[in-house]
Amino acid sequence: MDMAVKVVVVLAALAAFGCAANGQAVGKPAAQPLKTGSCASCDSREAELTEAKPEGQRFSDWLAGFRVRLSQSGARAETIASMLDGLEPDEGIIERDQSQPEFVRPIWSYLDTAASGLRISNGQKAYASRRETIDAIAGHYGVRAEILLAVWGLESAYGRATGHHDIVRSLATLAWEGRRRDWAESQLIAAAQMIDRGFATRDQLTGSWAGAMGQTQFIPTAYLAWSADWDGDGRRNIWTDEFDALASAANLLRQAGWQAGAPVVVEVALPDMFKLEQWDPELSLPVSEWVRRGIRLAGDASWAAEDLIRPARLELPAGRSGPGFLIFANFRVIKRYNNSTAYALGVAHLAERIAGGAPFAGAWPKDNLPLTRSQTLELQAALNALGHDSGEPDGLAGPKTRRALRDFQRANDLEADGYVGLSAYDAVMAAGAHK
Ligand SMILES: [Ca+2]
Repeated sequence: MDMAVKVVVVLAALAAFGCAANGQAVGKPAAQPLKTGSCASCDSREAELTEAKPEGQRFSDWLAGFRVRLSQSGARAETIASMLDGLEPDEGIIERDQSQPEFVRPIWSYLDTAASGLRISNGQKAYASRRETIDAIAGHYGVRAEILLAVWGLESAYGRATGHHDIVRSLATLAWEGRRRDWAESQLIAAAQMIDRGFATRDQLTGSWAGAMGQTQFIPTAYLAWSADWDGDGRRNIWTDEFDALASAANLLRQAGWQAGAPVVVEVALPDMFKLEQWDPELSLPVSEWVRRGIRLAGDASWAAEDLIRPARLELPAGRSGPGFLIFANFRVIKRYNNSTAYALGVAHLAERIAGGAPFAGAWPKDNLPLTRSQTLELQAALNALGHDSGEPDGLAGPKTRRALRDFQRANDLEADGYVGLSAYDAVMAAGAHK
């Protein structure tokens, strides 16, 4: 198979799990300082936190209720005590969970970091020094070795950054906060099972502020479902045994429907005559049909025959003037765990670069920045006023906003790429002003 065709892809799952809580794809957030200055006493601190919680429940009240629920789940008394006795919330986690950054990071900036020169070379070195075992894991699970390396590299910088938060405290704080209570409580119940079943001690339950653990950043339910014991020592040690961690990642991907040998994503070039009027990000066509419509592989590669019959969707993450990608079923496997196009592209691209592949062929439109949150709010209001329903304005450029923007673009003879960037903002604002 042609190298470009196999472009890699990805993986991810792990991360997916690890990142499901915060919607961010990669990396462990650095510790964030607690809010200071406004807290002169414990009482005022509690008042602040209570204000932030719609239901106003005190942590101790949540804890008492959850203690009962954890017991009802079958957790052993000493495990419950080890997890919940003396537990206090972590204010820094609430602050981080509720932060809504004004600026949206451009995907090209994200991808530059995901596949930085250092991360590529560290991945190649990691592979070179462990090739036999990594190839054995990849072969056993049917997942390409470079994909496993890329997940490992993005999740924990190849095991260097696994996070030092007590995940019981993190998850308890998120459960108390309430926005994802069911999710966080289910993770705590799974964490208790990890202890009761002998997989981990209480002290080992460390990881990211959002509850993801170890070198491939598994949340507790993912750990119970997919962790693997590669070396056969009876422990699924995703914290300090890199091969257990890589096998766990591979197992998760395989169980999620990974198609061995199939591409994840390939970069393509759109001819000038290619029109977006009939395009939709959900439109799935065989590669041969995309080819018939004029799409070709970026660079000078050619399609492998077995890939021409595969269904694929056309993704334009930075609009018509940026690189285009055909994405395959494996891309969706990744996004099922972490619904982020940037993350899935990051894993795929890092894997390709570790394997010696080339940088992106297309240029990113670096002057057409994604809109800030407040600009997106304005855009959404203007689209709604123009009769293109973007839903209740929330400052987030989600699928409904992009669809409304495409409607606007079609109605105004513009390239209907739905990219929520500065040029689209200018066009919509100008149309609103003339209305
Ligand atoms: Ca083991």
